[in-house]
Amino acid sequence: MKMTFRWYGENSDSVKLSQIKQIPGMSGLMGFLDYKAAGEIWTEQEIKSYIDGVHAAGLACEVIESVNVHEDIKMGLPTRDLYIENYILTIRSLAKYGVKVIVYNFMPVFDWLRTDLARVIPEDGSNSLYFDEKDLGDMDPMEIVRNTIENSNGFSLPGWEPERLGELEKTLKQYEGMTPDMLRENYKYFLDAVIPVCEEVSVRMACHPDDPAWPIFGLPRIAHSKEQFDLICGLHDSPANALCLCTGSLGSNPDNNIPEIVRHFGEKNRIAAMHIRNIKFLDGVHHFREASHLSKEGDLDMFAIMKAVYDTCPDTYIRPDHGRMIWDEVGRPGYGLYDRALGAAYLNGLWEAIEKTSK
Ligand SMILES: [Mn+2]
Repeated sequence: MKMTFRWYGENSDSVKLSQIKQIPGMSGLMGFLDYKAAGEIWTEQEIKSYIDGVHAAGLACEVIESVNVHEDIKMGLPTRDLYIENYILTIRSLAKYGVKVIVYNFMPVFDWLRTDLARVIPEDGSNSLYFDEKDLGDMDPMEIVRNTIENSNGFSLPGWEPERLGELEKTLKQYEGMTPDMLRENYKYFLDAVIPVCEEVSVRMACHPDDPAWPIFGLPRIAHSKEQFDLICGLHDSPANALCLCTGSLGSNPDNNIPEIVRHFGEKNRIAAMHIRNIKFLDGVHHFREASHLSKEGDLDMFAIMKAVYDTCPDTYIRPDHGRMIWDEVGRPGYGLYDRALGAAYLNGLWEAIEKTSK
Protein backbone atom coordinates (compact mmCIF):
# COMPACT_ATOMS: atom_id res chain seq x y z
CA MET A 1 0.00 0.00 0.00
CA LYS A 2 1.31 3.44 -0.84
CA MET A 3 -0.24 6.24 1.21
CA THR A 4 -0.86 9.40 -0.80
CA PHE A 5 -2.68 12.73 -0.47
CA ARG A 6 -4.70 14.80 -2.88
CA TRP A 7 -3.21 18.20 -3.65
CA TYR A 8 -4.66 20.90 -5.94
CA GLY A 9 -1.46 22.81 -6.64
CA GLU A 10 0.43 25.84 -5.36
CA ASN A 11 -2.21 28.43 -6.26
CA SER A 12 -5.39 26.49 -5.50
CA ASP A 13 -4.83 24.68 -2.24
CA SER A 14 -4.75 25.91 1.33
CA VAL A 15 -2.45 22.99 2.16
CA LYS A 16 1.29 23.22 1.52
CA LEU A 17 3.45 20.41 0.17
CA SER A 18 5.74 20.85 3.19
CA GLN A 19 2.76 20.11 5.46
CA ILE A 20 1.82 17.01 3.47
CA LYS A 21 5.40 15.79 3.71
CA GLN A 22 5.18 15.95 7.52
CA ILE A 23 2.19 13.56 7.74
CA PRO A 24 3.56 10.25 9.07
CA GLY A 25 3.94 7.60 6.38
CA MET A 26 3.07 9.88 3.48
CA SER A 27 4.75 8.63 0.30
CA GLY A 28 3.42 11.03 -2.29
CA LEU A 29 0.52 12.75 -3.96
CA MET A 30 -2.42 12.01 -6.07
CA GLY A 31 -1.69 15.14 -8.07
CA PHE A 32 -3.88 17.34 -10.19
CA LEU A 33 -3.52 20.25 -12.61
CA ASP A 34 -6.61 22.08 -11.48
CA TYR A 35 -6.59 24.71 -14.21
CA LYS A 36 -7.01 22.27 -17.12
CA ALA A 37 -10.46 22.00 -18.64
CA ALA A 38 -11.74 18.64 -19.86
CA GLY A 39 -10.38 17.89 -23.31
CA GLU A 40 -7.35 20.17 -23.02
CA ILE A 41 -3.88 18.73 -23.55
CA TRP A 42 -1.66 18.72 -20.46
CA THR A 43 1.61 19.88 -21.97
CA GLU A 44 4.93 18.26 -21.12
CA GLN A 45 6.20 21.52 -19.70
CA GLU A 46 3.21 21.88 -17.34
CA ILE A 47 3.52 18.29 -16.20
CA LYS A 48 7.26 18.55 -15.72
CA SER A 49 7.11 21.70 -13.65
CA TYR A 50 4.28 20.34 -11.47
CA ILE A 51 6.01 17.02 -10.83
CA ASP A 52 9.43 18.62 -10.32
CA GLY A 53 7.83 20.76 -7.61
CA VAL A 54 6.34 17.71 -5.91
CA HIS A 55 9.67 15.86 -6.05
CA ALA A 56 11.47 18.88 -4.62
CA ALA A 57 9.22 18.59 -1.56
CA GLY A 58 10.36 14.99 -1.09
CA LEU A 59 7.13 13.43 -2.33
CA ALA A 60 6.39 11.01 -5.16
CA CYS A 61 3.84 11.74 -7.86
CA GLU A 62 2.91 8.42 -9.43
CA VAL A 63 -0.83 9.05 -9.47
CA ILE A 64 -2.61 11.89 -11.23
CA GLU A 65 -6.31 12.56 -10.72
CA SER A 66 -9.02 14.19 -12.72
CA VAL A 67 -7.68 14.07 -16.23
CA ASN A 68 -11.26 14.78 -17.15
CA VAL A 69 -12.94 13.13 -20.12
CA HIS A 70 -14.53 15.64 -22.48
CA GLU A 71 -18.32 15.58 -22.65
CA ASP A 72 -18.19 14.95 -26.44
CA ILE A 73 -16.51 11.60 -25.75
CA LYS A 74 -19.23 10.60 -23.30
CA MET A 75 -21.92 11.74 -25.72
CA GLY A 76 -20.26 9.99 -28.66
CA LEU A 77 -20.16 13.09 -30.87
CA PRO A 78 -18.04 13.12 -34.04
CA THR A 79 -15.66 15.59 -32.37
CA ARG A 80 -14.73 12.91 -29.83
CA ASP A 81 -11.79 11.66 -31.90
CA LEU A 82 -9.97 14.96 -31.48
CA TYR A 83 -10.50 14.90 -27.70
CA ILE A 84 -9.37 11.27 -27.53
CA GLU A 85 -6.19 12.21 -29.41
CA ASN A 86 -5.60 14.96 -26.86
CA TYR A 87 -6.18 12.51 -24.04
CA ILE A 88 -3.65 10.11 -25.51
CA LEU A 89 -1.03 12.85 -25.76
CA THR A 90 -1.61 13.65 -22.09
CA ILE A 91 -1.25 9.97 -21.13
CA ARG A 92 2.05 9.75 -22.99
CA SER A 93 3.40 12.91 -21.37
CA LEU A 94 2.34 11.87 -17.87
CA ALA A 95 4.01 8.47 -18.37
CA LYS A 96 7.21 10.20 -19.44
CA TYR A 97 7.42 11.92 -16.05
CA GLY A 98 6.80 8.80 -14.00
CA VAL A 99 3.03 8.71 -13.63
CA LYS A 100 1.70 5.14 -13.25
CA VAL A 101 -2.01 5.67 -12.60
CA ILE A 102 -4.55 8.14 -13.99
CA VAL A 103 -7.77 8.52 -12.01
CA TYR A 104 -10.78 9.72 -14.04
CA ASN A 105 -14.51 9.24 -14.20
CA PHE A 106 -17.12 8.73 -16.87
CA MET A 107 -20.00 10.56 -15.18
CA PRO A 108 -22.15 12.61 -17.56
CA VAL A 109 -22.15 16.36 -16.85
CA PHE A 110 -21.73 16.24 -13.09
CA ASP A 111 -18.87 15.19 -10.91
CA TRP A 112 -19.77 14.61 -7.27
CA LEU A 113 -22.89 16.16 -5.80
CA ARG A 114 -23.80 17.26 -2.26
CA THR A 115 -26.64 19.40 -0.94
CA ASP A 116 -24.53 21.01 1.82
CA LEU A 117 -20.75 21.45 1.77
CA ALA A 118 -20.38 22.42 5.43
CA ARG A 119 -23.09 20.71 7.48
CA VAL A 120 -22.39 21.13 11.17
CA ILE A 121 -22.12 17.81 13.00
CA PRO A 122 -24.07 18.45 16.21
CA GLU A 123 -22.02 16.03 18.33
CA ASP A 124 -18.73 17.94 18.07
CA GLY A 125 -19.25 21.17 16.11
CA SER A 126 -17.09 20.12 13.16
CA ASN A 127 -18.63 20.14 9.69
CA SER A 128 -18.63 17.90 6.68
CA LEU A 129 -20.12 17.35 3.26
CA TYR A 130 -23.75 16.27 3.40
CA PHE A 131 -26.44 14.93 1.09
CA ASP A 132 -30.19 14.80 1.52
CA GLU A 133 -32.24 13.99 -1.54
CA LYS A 134 -35.18 15.82 0.03
CA ASP A 135 -33.21 19.08 -0.19
CA LEU A 136 -32.94 18.69 -3.95
CA GLY A 137 -36.74 18.99 -3.98
CA ASP A 138 -37.61 21.53 -6.63
CA MET A 139 -34.06 22.68 -7.26
CA ASP A 140 -33.01 22.21 -10.85
CA PRO A 141 -29.40 21.33 -11.74
CA MET A 142 -28.58 24.98 -12.55
CA GLU A 143 -29.55 26.09 -9.06
CA ILE A 144 -27.49 23.36 -7.45
CA VAL A 145 -24.40 24.26 -9.43
CA ARG A 146 -24.86 27.90 -8.48
CA ASN A 147 -25.18 26.98 -4.80
CA THR A 148 -22.07 24.85 -4.96
CA ILE A 149 -20.03 27.64 -6.48
CA GLU A 150 -21.26 30.15 -3.89
CA ASN A 151 -20.53 27.92 -0.90
CA SER A 152 -17.06 26.61 -1.61
CA ASN A 153 -14.96 29.30 0.09
CA GLY A 154 -13.91 30.83 -3.20
CA PHE A 155 -12.42 27.67 -4.63
CA SER A 156 -13.96 26.21 -7.74
CA LEU A 157 -14.86 22.54 -7.60
CA PRO A 158 -13.80 19.99 -10.19
CA GLY A 159 -16.58 19.45 -12.68
CA TRP A 160 -18.43 22.56 -11.47
CA GLU A 161 -16.35 25.35 -12.93
CA PRO A 162 -18.37 28.58 -13.25
CA GLU A 163 -17.47 28.86 -16.94
CA ARG A 164 -19.31 25.61 -17.61
CA LEU A 165 -22.55 26.98 -16.24
CA GLY A 166 -23.47 28.54 -19.58
CA GLU A 167 -23.31 25.28 -21.48
CA LEU A 168 -25.07 23.30 -18.80
CA GLU A 169 -28.60 23.64 -20.13
CA LYS A 170 -27.55 22.66 -23.64
CA THR A 171 -25.50 19.71 -22.39
CA LEU A 172 -28.35 18.36 -20.28
CA LYS A 173 -30.58 18.46 -23.36
CA GLN A 174 -28.06 16.52 -25.40
CA TYR A 175 -28.19 13.64 -22.93
CA GLU A 176 -31.94 13.28 -23.20
CA GLY A 177 -32.77 9.77 -24.39
CA MET A 178 -29.30 8.36 -23.77
CA THR A 179 -29.55 4.96 -22.09
CA PRO A 180 -26.88 3.37 -19.88
CA ASP A 181 -26.09 0.95 -22.74
CA MET A 182 -25.53 3.83 -25.15
CA LEU A 183 -23.22 5.52 -22.65
CA ARG A 184 -21.31 2.26 -22.20
CA GLU A 185 -20.87 1.99 -25.95
CA ASN A 186 -19.26 5.44 -25.97
CA TYR A 187 -17.15 4.39 -23.01
CA LYS A 188 -15.93 1.32 -24.90
CA TYR A 189 -14.97 3.48 -27.88
CA PHE A 190 -12.85 5.61 -25.53
CA LEU A 191 -11.23 2.63 -23.76
CA ASP A 192 -10.47 0.83 -27.05
CA ALA A 193 -8.50 3.90 -28.08
CA VAL A 194 -6.64 4.73 -24.87
CA ILE A 195 -5.97 1.36 -23.18
CA PRO A 196 -3.51 0.05 -25.82
CA VAL A 197 -1.51 3.26 -25.35
CA CYS A 198 -1.62 2.76 -21.56
CA GLU A 199 -0.30 -0.77 -21.98
CA GLU A 200 2.52 0.52 -24.15
CA VAL A 201 3.64 3.17 -21.63
CA SER A 202 2.77 1.22 -18.42
CA VAL A 203 0.00 3.45 -17.17
CA ARG A 204 -3.25 2.22 -15.62
CA MET A 205 -6.53 4.06 -16.06
CA ALA A 206 -8.52 4.02 -12.81
CA CYS A 207 -12.23 4.73 -13.10
CA HIS A 208 -13.76 6.54 -10.12
CA PRO A 209 -17.33 5.60 -9.10
CA ASP A 210 -20.37 7.82 -9.48
CA ASP A 211 -20.88 9.95 -6.39
CA PRO A 212 -23.46 9.54 -4.96
CA ALA A 213 -23.94 5.96 -6.11
CA TRP A 214 -27.19 6.30 -8.02
CA PRO A 215 -28.51 8.14 -11.10
CA ILE A 216 -29.25 11.86 -10.69
CA PHE A 217 -31.40 14.29 -12.74
CA GLY A 218 -32.38 11.49 -15.10
CA LEU A 219 -28.82 11.27 -16.48
CA PRO A 220 -27.43 7.83 -17.28
CA ARG A 221 -24.80 6.75 -14.73
CA ILE A 222 -22.97 3.47 -15.15
CA ALA A 223 -20.34 3.22 -12.39
CA HIS A 224 -21.92 2.68 -9.00
CA SER A 225 -22.19 -1.05 -8.28
CA LYS A 226 -20.15 -4.24 -8.48
CA GLU A 227 -22.22 -5.42 -11.47
CA GLN A 228 -21.63 -2.17 -13.35
CA PHE A 229 -17.89 -2.28 -12.65
CA ASP A 230 -17.81 -5.83 -13.97
CA LEU A 231 -19.31 -4.50 -17.20
CA ILE A 232 -16.73 -1.68 -17.32
CA CYS A 233 -13.84 -4.13 -16.83
CA GLY A 234 -15.34 -6.21 -19.65
CA LEU A 235 -15.47 -3.28 -22.09
CA HIS A 236 -11.75 -3.63 -22.70
CA ASP A 237 -10.13 -6.59 -21.00
CA SER A 238 -6.79 -5.42 -19.65
CA PRO A 239 -5.20 -4.75 -16.25
CA ALA A 240 -4.67 -1.22 -17.58
CA ASN A 241 -8.45 -0.80 -17.62
CA ALA A 242 -8.69 -0.56 -13.85
CA LEU A 243 -10.65 1.10 -11.06
CA CYS A 244 -10.16 3.70 -8.36
CA LEU A 245 -12.49 2.28 -5.75
CA CYS A 246 -13.76 5.16 -3.66
CA THR A 247 -15.29 3.74 -0.49
CA GLY A 248 -17.33 6.83 0.29
CA SER A 249 -18.79 7.23 -3.20
CA LEU A 250 -19.74 3.58 -3.57
CA GLY A 251 -20.63 3.38 0.10
CA SER A 252 -23.28 6.09 -0.18
CA ASN A 253 -25.53 3.25 -1.31
CA PRO A 254 -25.88 0.84 1.63
CA ASP A 255 -26.49 -2.03 -0.83
CA ASN A 256 -22.83 -1.86 -1.86
CA ASN A 257 -20.76 -4.16 0.33
CA ILE A 258 -17.42 -2.35 0.12
CA PRO A 259 -15.03 -4.99 1.54
CA GLU A 260 -16.59 -7.58 -0.77
CA ILE A 261 -16.28 -5.27 -3.80
CA VAL A 262 -12.61 -4.57 -2.96
CA ARG A 263 -11.92 -8.30 -2.72
CA HIS A 264 -13.74 -9.03 -5.98
CA PHE A 265 -11.79 -6.53 -8.05
CA GLY A 266 -8.56 -6.87 -6.07
CA GLU A 267 -8.48 -10.57 -6.92
CA LYS A 268 -8.95 -9.70 -10.60
CA ASN A 269 -6.05 -7.22 -10.46
CA ARG A 270 -8.34 -4.33 -11.39
CA ILE A 271 -7.75 -1.95 -8.49
CA ALA A 272 -5.11 0.63 -9.33
CA ALA A 273 -6.00 3.17 -6.63
CA MET A 274 -8.39 3.74 -3.75
CA HIS A 275 -9.98 6.69 -1.99
CA ILE A 276 -10.82 5.73 1.57
CA ARG A 277 -13.31 7.52 3.77
CA ASN A 278 -16.32 6.85 5.94
CA ILE A 279 -20.03 7.62 5.56
CA LYS A 280 -22.73 8.07 8.18
CA PHE A 281 -26.23 7.17 7.04
CA LEU A 282 -28.99 9.40 8.39
CA ASP A 283 -32.74 8.84 8.56
CA GLY A 284 -34.53 8.09 5.31
CA VAL A 285 -33.38 7.22 1.82
CA HIS A 286 -30.40 8.90 0.09
CA HIS A 287 -29.52 10.85 3.21
CA PHE A 288 -25.97 10.79 4.57
CA ARG A 289 -23.09 12.87 5.79
CA GLU A 290 -19.38 12.27 5.65
CA ALA A 291 -17.80 11.10 8.91
CA SER A 292 -14.29 10.94 10.28
CA HIS A 293 -12.40 7.91 9.01
CA LEU A 294 -12.84 5.96 12.27
CA SER A 295 -15.08 2.88 11.79
CA LYS A 296 -17.21 3.53 14.83
CA GLU A 297 -18.02 7.10 13.79
CA GLY A 298 -19.55 5.99 10.51
CA ASP A 299 -21.22 3.04 8.83
CA LEU A 300 -18.29 1.57 6.89
CA ASP A 301 -15.94 -0.98 8.44
CA MET A 302 -12.48 0.47 7.77
CA PHE A 303 -10.72 -2.56 9.22
CA ALA A 304 -12.57 -4.90 6.84
CA ILE A 305 -11.77 -2.57 3.93
CA MET A 306 -8.05 -2.34 4.75
CA LYS A 307 -7.91 -6.10 5.30
CA ALA A 308 -9.44 -6.64 1.85
CA VAL A 309 -6.78 -4.34 0.36
CA TYR A 310 -4.05 -6.20 2.26
CA ASP A 311 -5.31 -9.59 1.09
CA THR A 312 -6.03 -8.82 -2.56
CA CYS A 313 -4.23 -5.68 -3.78
CA PRO A 314 -1.53 -4.83 -1.21
CA ASP A 315 0.53 -2.69 -3.61
CA THR A 316 -2.27 -0.29 -4.50
CA TYR A 317 -2.13 3.49 -4.02
CA ILE A 318 -4.56 4.74 -1.42
CA ARG A 319 -5.40 8.10 0.03
CA PRO A 320 -7.59 9.39 2.80
CA ASP A 321 -10.51 10.95 0.98
CA HIS A 322 -12.64 13.86 2.14
CA GLY A 323 -12.24 14.88 5.73
CA ARG A 324 -14.39 17.01 7.98
CA MET A 325 -13.44 20.60 8.72
CA ILE A 326 -12.05 20.61 12.25
CA TRP A 327 -10.00 22.90 14.49
CA ASP A 328 -11.41 26.00 12.72
CA GLU A 329 -9.61 25.16 9.51
CA VAL A 330 -10.71 27.03 6.38
CA GLY A 331 -10.12 25.35 3.04
CA ARG A 332 -11.65 23.46 0.20
CA PRO A 333 -14.74 21.56 1.33
CA GLY A 334 -13.61 18.01 2.05
CA TYR A 335 -9.95 18.80 1.47
CA GLY A 336 -8.59 20.39 4.60
CA LEU A 337 -5.31 19.22 6.09
CA TYR A 338 -6.17 18.15 9.62
CA ASP A 339 -8.91 15.55 9.31
CA ARG A 340 -7.36 13.96 6.25
CA ALA A 341 -4.02 13.73 8.06
CA LEU A 342 -5.78 12.05 10.99
CA GLY A 343 -7.39 9.70 8.48
CA ALA A 344 -4.01 8.79 6.99
CA ALA A 345 -2.56 8.12 10.45
CA TYR A 346 -5.53 5.91 11.33
CA LEU A 347 -5.36 3.94 8.07
CA ASN A 348 -1.60 3.49 8.58
CA GLY A 349 -2.34 2.17 12.07
CA LEU A 350 -4.84 -0.34 10.75
CA TRP A 351 -2.33 -1.41 8.12
CA GLU A 352 0.45 -1.98 10.65
CA ALA A 353 -1.86 -4.03 12.85
CA ILE A 354 -3.05 -6.14 9.90
CA GLU A 355 0.51 -6.64 8.66
CA LYS A 356 1.87 -7.73 12.03
CA THR A 357 -1.01 -10.04 12.89
CA SER A 358 -0.99 -11.63 9.43
CA LYS A 359 2.60 -12.84 9.62
MN1 LIG B 1 -13.35 9.66 -4.25
